[in-house]
Amino acid sequence: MTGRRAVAIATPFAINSMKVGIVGFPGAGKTTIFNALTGLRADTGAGARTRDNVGVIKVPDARVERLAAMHNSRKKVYAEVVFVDVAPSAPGGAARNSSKGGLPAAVLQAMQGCDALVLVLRAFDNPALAEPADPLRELRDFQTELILSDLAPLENRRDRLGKEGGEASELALLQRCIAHLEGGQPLASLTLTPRELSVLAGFGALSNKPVLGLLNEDERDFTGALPAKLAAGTVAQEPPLMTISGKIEMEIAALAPAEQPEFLAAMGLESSARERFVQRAYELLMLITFFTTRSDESRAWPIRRGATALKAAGKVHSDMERGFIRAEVIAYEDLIALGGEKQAREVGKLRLEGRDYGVRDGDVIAFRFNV
Ligand SMILES: Nc1nc2c(ncn2[C@@H]2O[C@H](COP(=O)(O)OP(=O)(O)OP(=O)(O)O)[C@@H](O)[C@H]2O)c(=O)[nH]1
Ligand SMILES: [Mg+2]
Repeated sequence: MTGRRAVAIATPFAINSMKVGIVGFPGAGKTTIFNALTGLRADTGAGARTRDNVGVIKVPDARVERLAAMHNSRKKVYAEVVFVDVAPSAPGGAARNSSKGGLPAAVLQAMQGCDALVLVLRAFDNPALAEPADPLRELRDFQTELILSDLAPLENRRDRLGKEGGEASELALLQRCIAHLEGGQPLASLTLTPRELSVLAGFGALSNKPVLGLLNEDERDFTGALPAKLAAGTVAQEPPLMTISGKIEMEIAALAPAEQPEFLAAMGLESSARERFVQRAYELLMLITFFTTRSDESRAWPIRRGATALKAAGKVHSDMERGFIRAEVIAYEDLIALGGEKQAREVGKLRLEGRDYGVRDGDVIAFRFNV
């Protein structure tokens, strides 16, 4: 089981999980947010913590419940998100202000293993810290950190290629990336071909990872609206932003599930941060969900938007990809409205699709294959 998990982490989207790193400057509320999202109770507050916290959540999806009920599935399997609360640093190693010290190597390395990053920005006054909240500065500093950390390996490679000679196309790519980074722009804002992206992946680039900024606000100020200063687009490449009050959300997550709706209502919140967060993370990673459903299990599969039926088959089983014949597809809404596969087939709502069919969110798929 541990082997399987390790593979999932090293290869994004290999199975049902994605790995999201919770990062940010010391005291921003990373561990508080981690607890809010996972329902775990890791220690918060200042301390020389040097180990990462890791937690897994199942992505809530009512469609899995409905499909399982319809087919009397014995098992329900949800998509998963693995959260890593990246430890700030070895004691004394981290500079409070990024631009002076840089992020420690261990933090950079942990981020390289993530499919996406959640950047926690402190928007509350932390009594343990002298500086007042300045989330905009933190956002800028963090972006600078990623840009600087990407520059070094690319420059080294360029210099070596320049001396030893090498492929002209790689040199051109490096020069383009370096110029972009030197202009203060993250690689995420550069248009690259899949081939170029795979070359860059070899350098462990960080500034092209999808980032979701979480503004961690004081519960007394919490409105859910973004501060004008951040909303105005004053940063080179502004990530999508979401506001959260880490402290309240941590309390909600610690409650029994049955008690949560009442607490949410009392706070004037419609849904918990976890639900909103998972939706945003899905959008950010350009993921959609397709389903497989039978009597043994009903299962949600996250897949990149635009993926083909063949690719989807490969997620479920490599044999299905190798011996792919066709996909039998029903839209979830149709299946529920009509009450079953048989009825859907009768009214022509079950479609036979080939390997190049572009999977849509909510597709319920049975793969026909032959090996
Ligand atoms: N008022 C308020 N306090 C918060 C909020 N989020 C976190 N805190 C407090 O801020 C302090 C730091 O929170 P942590 O979650 O430990 O921050 P961290 O980023 O994990 O800190 P390090 O791991 O030390 O870098 C704790 O005392 C939290 O209780 C919030 O939304 N509102
Ligand atoms: Mg912490």
